[in-house]
Amino acid sequence: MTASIANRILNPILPGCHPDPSVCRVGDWYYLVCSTFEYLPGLPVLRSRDLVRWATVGHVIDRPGMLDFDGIGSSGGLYAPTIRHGLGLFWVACTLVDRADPARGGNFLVTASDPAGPWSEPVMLDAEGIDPSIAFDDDGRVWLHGTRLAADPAWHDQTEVWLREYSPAARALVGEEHVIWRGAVHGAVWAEGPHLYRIDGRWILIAAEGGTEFHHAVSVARADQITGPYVGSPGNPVFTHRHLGRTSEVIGAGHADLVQAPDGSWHAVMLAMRAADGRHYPLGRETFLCPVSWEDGWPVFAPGEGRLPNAVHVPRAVAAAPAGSWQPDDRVAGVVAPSDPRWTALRALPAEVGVADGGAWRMPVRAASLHDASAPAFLGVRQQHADVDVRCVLDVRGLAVGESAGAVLRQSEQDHVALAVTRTAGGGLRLSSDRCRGGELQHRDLGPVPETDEVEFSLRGRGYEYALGHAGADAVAADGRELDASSTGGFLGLWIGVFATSAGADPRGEVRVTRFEYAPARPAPGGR
Ligand code: 6LW
Repeated sequence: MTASIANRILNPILPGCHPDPSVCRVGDWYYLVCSTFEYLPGLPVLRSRDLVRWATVGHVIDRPGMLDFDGIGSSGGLYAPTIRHGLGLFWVACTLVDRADPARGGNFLVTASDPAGPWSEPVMLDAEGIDPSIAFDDDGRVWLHGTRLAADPAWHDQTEVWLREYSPAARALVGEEHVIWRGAVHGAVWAEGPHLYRIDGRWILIAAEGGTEFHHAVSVARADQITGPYVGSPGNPVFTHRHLGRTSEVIGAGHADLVQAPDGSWHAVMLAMRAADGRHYPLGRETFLCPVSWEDGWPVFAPGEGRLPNAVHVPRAVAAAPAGSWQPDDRVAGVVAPSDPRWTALRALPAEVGVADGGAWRMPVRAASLHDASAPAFLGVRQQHADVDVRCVLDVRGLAVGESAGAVLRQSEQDHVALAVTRTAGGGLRLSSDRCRGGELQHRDLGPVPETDEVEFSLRGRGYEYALGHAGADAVAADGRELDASSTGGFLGLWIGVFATSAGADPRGEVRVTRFEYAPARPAPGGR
């Protein structure tokens, strides 16, 4: 730790796919949640005392059966949660989305007395749309609000922000509904991610608009009554990176949530993407911190600067980021043990897909493949660094004939690149690659590999260039520009994982993931 960085936090504060961040403070602690889509456990709860060092203390959706994810395609699932504290409880509101079936899922609310959990069973809300948020009035009333497509839109993809009281006793929305906001800028799509705050006797509404991509922006409005009328800031949109053009390496800034530090200073978390070419962002939408001040009753984001700073000074930081990393979290380099909270599985919990066995995962083969919107035998972690080396060792002795196991760089069912070994009828192993782009699968047999108990796979990422390898040699290349959300139409960053499949046949075998190492390749200049 050096004195010069002791009270500064480097952006992004949560690198890799951590979109739609929401934050609240209770006493000396900040709590943050973000979207996790089809990955489980869902909605990590991170805790910090100083906004600098964050630790995952739990997940909101962490028990089997809390929600039904089966068949929900990639970039569906858990969208944009909000975390708040009120009436002596922690509250999270969120939406389970099935992009193929709008009748499924919906907005829900959970509560917990300890943010580490357990969280309550979800209370489904009778409200359409996405991005629900929670506000507590001085009189103890609870108000929910969220975004949905406008009933009578003046332009394509115009949305409206609804507001309704929530009765904790009835566990339901009650009373009249109010439509309080329809976007700040004429023609701007998707006014979303609304959050209401009671500040200095007024209600402040923050909402994103312009879509979560390049034209993303933050707008603000205020009212004397929570039900409105809301008057937009004359400065709207009050924050965006879109005017910086494609030469900006950080694009798509928006979806902000405000928090006040104990010393009275204000901060916002929001999502943005690091795109070296101004367009593609394989790491996905990441969480950034932005200083906020107030002028004439309106928030000013990144005052005097107007863009997300590389480093944010925060009050009373207690420790520096680990050397060589801009993630304020020590868990970034080295072996990812089964107990590590970074592990995720698809539409099932890691503990449903694998069994922690000492330092290894024992993972029974499943019939589902990586191309199915179900729960394959897959365990993976977010790619959090543009330059990264991952090494995984699979003990394949338990693999039955016809079954495959390997490593994958994943955006979705439709878009991923995998390298695997398959047990042949003769008992040997053959190496093959699967490239899936837009749902089109290209399978390539790469020939036999020497019979061995343990197979080593590697993944190297250097900016947009990736290589998956076997036994120390590159075997298949991948282009991060083809796999990222801007090319594939998803909402996610890339994941790196291991998998095992019997490709539809009755599964009989298992693999052991004896080692999974994740290492940022090098500290980038300037700490980014
Ligand atoms: C999120 C919404 C959005 O709910 O993307 O485009 C959704 N904007 O705010 C998923 O992150």
